[in-house]
Amino acid sequence: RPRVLSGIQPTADSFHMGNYLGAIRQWVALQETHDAFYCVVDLHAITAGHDPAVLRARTRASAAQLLALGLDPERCTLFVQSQVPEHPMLAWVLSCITGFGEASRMVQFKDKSAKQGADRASVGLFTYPILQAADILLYQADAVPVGEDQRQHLELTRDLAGRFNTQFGKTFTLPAPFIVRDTAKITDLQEPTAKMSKSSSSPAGIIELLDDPAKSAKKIRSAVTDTGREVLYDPANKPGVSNLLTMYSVLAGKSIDELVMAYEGRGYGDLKKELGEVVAEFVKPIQERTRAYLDDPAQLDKLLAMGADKARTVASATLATAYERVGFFPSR
Ligand code: AQP
Repeated sequence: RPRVLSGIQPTADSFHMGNYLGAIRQWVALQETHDAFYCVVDLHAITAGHDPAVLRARTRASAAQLLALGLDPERCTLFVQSQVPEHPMLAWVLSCITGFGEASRMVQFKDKSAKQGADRASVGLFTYPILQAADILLYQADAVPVGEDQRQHLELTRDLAGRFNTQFGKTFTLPAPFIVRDTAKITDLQEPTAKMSKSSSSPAGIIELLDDPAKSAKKIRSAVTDTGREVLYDPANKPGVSNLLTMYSVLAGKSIDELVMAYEGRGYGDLKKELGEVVAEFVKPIQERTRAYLDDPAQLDKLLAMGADKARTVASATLATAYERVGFFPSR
């Protein structure tokens, strides 16, 4: 079976629709066809400042949501990144074959550091894509299911893998991005050309999976659309309406054409109201299952510890090979 790996940051109390449609939905499907590794990347989550108790709670809440959304520990390996110390151990080596200029070209770092200010942005935020490369390469992943925003980081991962292989001998598999075009960029409800994001969207711009469905319905009703009336899928000219149609289509299992026909002669109001209902139907059982996992944290931690043990078996073998190739002494 081909291997996949992906991760998600525990940087908010709830995942949002972009995370689900752009990434997690694919994670669930790929369990059936791939040897799948998924992690809650808590090491990445401290790159922009954090509170320890909040981080621990969000790490559990993230794992609970992933399970509630359909990840099955019998069919995939689900773990918390900090429980597998090989990740930062490989990242160090990779950081030594990454050019400073090369890392400086990462758009996500440029955006985030510009917002935070050069003196406040951490070195961890700068080296974040290198740790991400280590996450992927340790598992010899063939593919990485992510949203469009991660494409550049994936390119860097491939470059680093190729460079290491050339310099020290073939060690790493070059991973391919697995990006589902239609849902690769779910946009902000208030700013329909920007991505829906935990860190940069305003609360009104994002649909949170754990939010009260009535509140999400209200946000959808207030979503920014153009001044026309016709419900059409046209991302260039009608980005807001097209974003609503994309979400509706996937959540309700209907094609965009089917929806466009169903809303012919009706306005945006109906579309928004009914999408609110579709979202409510989708999130209600997920919220219940998430609560059930969080009600038994000991059991949840046990599941994650088992996942970390499985992950370490693979990660430690890759790390040992890489360290040996680099010329380090055998580990004791
Ligand atoms: N809007 C989106 N559309 C499609 N996919 C998306 N992803 C994130 N937003 C969208 C994908 O979700 C996965 C987890 O990404 P993350 O943990 O980096 O979460 P985030 O929402 O991107 O949170 P941030 O880091 O708080 O937001 P930014 O980066 O904007 O500052 C990834 O596969 C991602 O592609």
